Amino acid sequence: MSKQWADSKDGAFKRQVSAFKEIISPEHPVYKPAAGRYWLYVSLACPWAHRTLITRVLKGLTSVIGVSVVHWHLDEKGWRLAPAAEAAASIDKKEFYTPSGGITTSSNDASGPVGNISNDSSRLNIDSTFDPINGFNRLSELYYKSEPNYNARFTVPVLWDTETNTIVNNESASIIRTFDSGVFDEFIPTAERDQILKLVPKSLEAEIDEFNAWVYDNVNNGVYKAGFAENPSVYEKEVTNVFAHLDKIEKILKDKYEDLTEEFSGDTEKILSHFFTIGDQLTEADVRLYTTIIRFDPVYVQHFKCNFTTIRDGYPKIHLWLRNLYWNYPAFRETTNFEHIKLHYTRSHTRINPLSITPLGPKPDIRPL
Ligand SMILES: N[C@@H](CCC(=O)N[C@@H](CS)C(=O)NCC(=O)O)C(=O)O
Repeated sequence: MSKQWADSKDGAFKRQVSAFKEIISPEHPVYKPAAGRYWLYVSLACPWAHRTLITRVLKGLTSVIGVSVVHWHLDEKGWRLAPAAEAAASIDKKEFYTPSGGITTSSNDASGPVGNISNDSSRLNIDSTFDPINGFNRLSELYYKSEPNYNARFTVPVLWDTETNTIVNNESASIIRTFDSGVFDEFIPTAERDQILKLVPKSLEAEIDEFNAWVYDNVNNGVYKAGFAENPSVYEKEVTNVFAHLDKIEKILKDKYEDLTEEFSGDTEKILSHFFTIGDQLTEADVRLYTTIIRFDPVYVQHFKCNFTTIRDGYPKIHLWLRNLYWNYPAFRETTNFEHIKLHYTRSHTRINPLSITPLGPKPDIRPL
């Protein structure tokens, strides 16, 4: 099994390739679109899983696909869920069909004390939810039920088929494309259906793909390559690379902001409603970049040592873009949980943070718009 940490030979971190990659569609022999058939298992801490949660909300699929949220603490056996038998009695099924899968902690600012929250904390609907489909306590059980000889890491997100009891897909990039493909549109009430945005419109697809490719390698995964590096020269190379690419994104957004300012004669509301990375509408590129940038100041600056500067102090246009998404788009805000994010990284990566003390700052986790 590949390690969560860097490969010991060259000290560089290599992310494993996902094993399940089926696409739900009317043409697929097994995985046909249906409401209530598929279930999503996520961590609110994980940036890859977070993409799927945001997209599920943006695409109007909260009532079509239910969600279970794993505990923020990742232990040696992987991700876990609350014991189903005890939890089932006290939970309203509707909670699985909310943006955050029923987790109720307020998430706008978790920069208060968390030292008294133990890794074993088992507050239902705060630390985790449970699995009403299989009654499993471990994410690994999904992998073994689907593939008895599975021998890689048990990662979130997992998109599960309740009919065949198999994993459809465990690759976030592919899951969000399926959500955006329109195969579930028929299950969305007609009035809502007309409002739903195409996150990868044909006219922007090539540009989105090109942007995603370098952002993935240098920013989304770049922070992990810096943080999980096991020798100083690998770390120094990777952290420098992360900031070179944040500079590049800042420049893209700065140019965009100037164009929009001219186009809308400085009308801030109009500018912000077009202020996105690609084109002048919200796209998948924004979703994929957001999940890294929202974690940057609270976690990556200190925990992954990505500390040349912070987003709030060093990148005014990225900071504005981030706060616009967070404060003006409920799909982003309602799926962002700073408590899960901070506790997960600082308590689970004991090789990076052996004493598991969670830094209190930055205060606040995100600034007002
Ligand atoms: N390729 C996957 C990567 C997912 C991934 O790396 N998830 C991490 C959490 S951020 C995980 O579940 N790790 C568990 C482990 O390594 O034990 C995707 O994008 O869906």
